[in-house]
Amino acid sequence: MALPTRPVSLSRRGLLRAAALAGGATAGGGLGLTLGTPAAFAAELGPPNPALANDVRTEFLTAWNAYRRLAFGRDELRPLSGTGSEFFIGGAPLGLTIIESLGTLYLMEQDAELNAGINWITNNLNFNRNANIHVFESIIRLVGGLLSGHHATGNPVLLARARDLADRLLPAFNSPTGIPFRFVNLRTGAVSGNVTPLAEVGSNITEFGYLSQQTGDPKYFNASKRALRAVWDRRSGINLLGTSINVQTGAWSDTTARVDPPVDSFFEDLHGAFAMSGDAEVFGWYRTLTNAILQRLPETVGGRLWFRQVDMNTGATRSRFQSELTAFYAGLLAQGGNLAEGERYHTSWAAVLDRHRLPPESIDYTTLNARSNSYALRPEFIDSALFLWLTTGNEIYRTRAQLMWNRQRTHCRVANGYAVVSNMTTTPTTKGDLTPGYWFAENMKYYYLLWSGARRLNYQDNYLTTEGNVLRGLIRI
Ligand code: DMJ
Repeated sequence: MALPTRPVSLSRRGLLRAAALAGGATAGGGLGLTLGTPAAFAAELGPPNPALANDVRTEFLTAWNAYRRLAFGRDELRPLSGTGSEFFIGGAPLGLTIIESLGTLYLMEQDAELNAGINWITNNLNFNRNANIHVFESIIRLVGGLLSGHHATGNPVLLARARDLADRLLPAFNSPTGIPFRFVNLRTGAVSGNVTPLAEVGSNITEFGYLSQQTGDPKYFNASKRALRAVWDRRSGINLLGTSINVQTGAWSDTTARVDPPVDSFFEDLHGAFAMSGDAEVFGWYRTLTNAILQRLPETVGGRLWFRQVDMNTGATRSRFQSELTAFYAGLLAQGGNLAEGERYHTSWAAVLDRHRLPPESIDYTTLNARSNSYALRPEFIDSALFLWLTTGNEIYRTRAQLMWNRQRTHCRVANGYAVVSNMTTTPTTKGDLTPGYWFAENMKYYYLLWSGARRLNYQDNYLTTEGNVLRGLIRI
């Protein structure tokens, strides 16, 4: 397979070219904004809101300063107990929150804090551990965060650390099928976990593509693409994929087709391979699989669009729920050329906010009732709002984001920043003792980009990974 060359120049995460490849038009929607100069594009997007942007930055810094004071170098902040904890390896901090914050600190122009983070990475980050690590989580969070920091600053240490980790993870891809094992020992390369969900199979090609571009070594991108091809080759007769697959035999172990986790970001990266590296073959796979999803999974309830869980071979319904994480799909549909469906799906999630204080972790979409009353500070509704706004320029998406921002401030704020909510129905909400790393990487970056008009981002041509790490479009000023 070829080494991906310089990323092709794309607008709005590949939307325009994707739509062209899809047949020249979005399904019933048109493309929204026109393609012009960056200034014209910004004007079409509407003016920044400096007061809201300042508010977001202040709140981000409250949490960041708490992390600096109470848990610097630990993976994640525990804001209620005022301590920290590890996400990956017990007893071995990997500075996850530092790494997840690099891109956000850069966009917010917090250069002293950014440098403090890079100094910690330079002096303390050590992946030579005799411990099993989760391959998927370490690629999207650690490799991706380090690469975003490298894209922002050009600091070679960040690229070297990302490469060191990626090299330790690569043995996971040495399975008979090319589909990665779920865990690998960072020191010995021993692998484990031979049934892998699709999100964990595919959510690596954008990070590994960037790594191949920067190092000149195609092995990272090639490993990712081989895994994607292995899954593509095992699609059903109606072009659907299952949920999880045996990496040794290639047999599906769960034949449920879904957009919900643990599949979700598989489709995001399928599109991302094209948006980052211009890989038209992978984009063809994305289109065929997406067309099948849009044919077989949608269900309209009360005028709202949802996505069922179905049998991958027959299309028969298996269940009718939706995870909050699936809200990302509204933005992906828009970027991939299905704007009308993306807009409809986001409106469905807006209705969830009419019913609940916060988006529940899971809902029964036939009633909008919560299946869980928790809210893990998840970013997916805002992620979609950002990319639908970038695609259409429609203010409705900033209005929805502002509603969510107000809810988050009201129901998740604690003295040391923000906390997950274990029960949103009590007054006040019942908090859990965690600020997830992705809150720093995703929520706060998306809010900030919506209102700041950040001068360090090319709003017209950029790429953000599933974890919100920016791998194209940062401007060095
Ligand atoms: C993030 O870690 C990533 O967006 C991942 O793909 C799934 N969602 C979580 C946050 O909810």
